This record gives sequence, C-alpha cells and structure tokens, in this order.
Amino acid sequence: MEDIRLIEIKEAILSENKHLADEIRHCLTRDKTFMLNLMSSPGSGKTSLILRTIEKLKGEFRIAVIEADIDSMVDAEKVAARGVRAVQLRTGGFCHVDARMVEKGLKPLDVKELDLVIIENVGNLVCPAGSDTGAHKNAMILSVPEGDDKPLKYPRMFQVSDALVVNKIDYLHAADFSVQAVKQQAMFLNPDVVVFETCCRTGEGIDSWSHWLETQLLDFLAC
Ligand SMILES: Nc1nc2c(ncn2[C@@H]2O[C@H](COP(=O)(O)OP(=O)(O)OP(=O)(O)O)[C@@H](O)[C@H]2O)c(=O)[nH]1
Ligand SMILES: [Mg+2]
Repeated sequence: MEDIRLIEIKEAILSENKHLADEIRHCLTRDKTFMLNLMSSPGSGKTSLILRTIEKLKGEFRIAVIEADIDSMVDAEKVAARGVRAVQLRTGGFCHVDARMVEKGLKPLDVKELDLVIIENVGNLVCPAGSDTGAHKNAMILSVPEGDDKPLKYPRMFQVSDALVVNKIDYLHAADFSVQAVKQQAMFLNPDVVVFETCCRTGEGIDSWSHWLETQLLDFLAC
C-alpha cells in the first residue's frame, strides 16, 4: 500500500493566525491603540452596545469600529451616523473574524490617530471564540432571551472573554433567566471574568460597562 501523508490543517491555520494576531497586537501596542473584540449571538445587542459606548466615550477617546457581517453594511452605517469612523468587512459566508481580516480592516484606518478600535465580530457563539483577532481584550454579550444555559453549551466563548455583558435585562421580568446562575457558571469557566448587566434600550448599566472599558484603555495608555 502507498504511504498516506497526513497534513494537520487546523493546527497549521490556527498557528498561522495566532502569529499574525500577535503581530497586529504588537503594532497596535506600539502605536498606543487599544483594540476590543466584541462577540455574541446574532441580535444580542453588539451594535446597540457599541453605539451606547460611543455616546459615552467619544468625547474622551478617538474611536473607530470594524464591523463584520456575512452581508450588508447596516451596522457600519449606524456607527458612521454617530460621526465615528467605520469599516465594514463583508465576510461573504465566513462565520468569524480572523487576524487576516482584521489586518485588512485596519488598513484604511489611520491607527496612530486612534485610541480605541472596536471589532464587532460576526454573530456566532462558536467560531469567533477559537480565532485570535489581535485584540487586547475580548468581550461577549449574552442577552436574556437567549437563555441562561449558554455558558454550559458554549463554554469556550465564556472562557476567552475578559468581560461578559448580560444585555436586554428589561426582559428579565418575562423570562426564566437567572443572572446569578450565569454569573456562577461564567466565573467557574473563567474566574477573572467581569460581568455587567445592561439594557441598551434604556441605557441601564451602560455607565459601569463604559467605566470598565475606559479603565482598560487608561491602563493601556499609561504603560
Ligand atoms: N428590549 C431590548 N432590545 C434591545 C436591547 N439591546 C438591543 N436591543 C434590540 O435588539 C435588536 C438587535 O440588536 P443589535 O444591536 O442589532 O444586535 P447585534 O448583536 O448587533 O446583531 P447582529 O449584528 O445581527 O449580530 C435591535 O432591535 C435592538 O434595538 C435591550 O437591552 N433591550
Ligand atoms: Mg450588529
């Protein structure tokens, strides 16, 4: 029988991606530009949280947003309407953002003139968790209508996120959702995770979230 050559594709792709992600992080750090990667399921409130964050931090920091979607430019248009630079990555079917895409997204931005870049990752609780984007911090949203069992079903997303935003808390009265259970499970998976409870519709909880992000940025800029 002929020899069969086995080539491990997944490991090779991941390590190539990690290499480029480290390079992106290094260049951003050198240029004093902090990058946040925001992940969640479709419709949980990523764009809404970004718009609320822009409202809070726009006066203090120079911000740009890299939007990633399988199709359309609607999220980038919403960000641009707030007077903030937006780049739309149309992934054409890819279900997450990788370092190569971020490199392309950063290119049209004058990174040296920015303090904060936020990536809105593709709505998906699985694949984005496995791909380093080059961001300094990862944050995720879990919205109340999705259910409180998600840390059990998608543990990796909760493990790689530095901050967890429980959004749509205005639905808590109508839902069988325990914030306490989510917090406990998230902290079991990632003891360092910081948890926020927000309602992007009313603005409740946005101060605490924005304060956390502002602190991350100021610490980063002070280094
Ligand atoms: N009631 C309520 N609705 C919210 C809240 N946050 C966001 N929404 C609504 O939820 C819907 C989806 O919000 P988006 O911010 O577009 O969600 P997204 O995660 O960016 O969605 P994709 O980009 O499609 O993945 C919109 O109709 C928002 O107005 C909230 O805290 N409470
Ligand atoms: Mg969106």
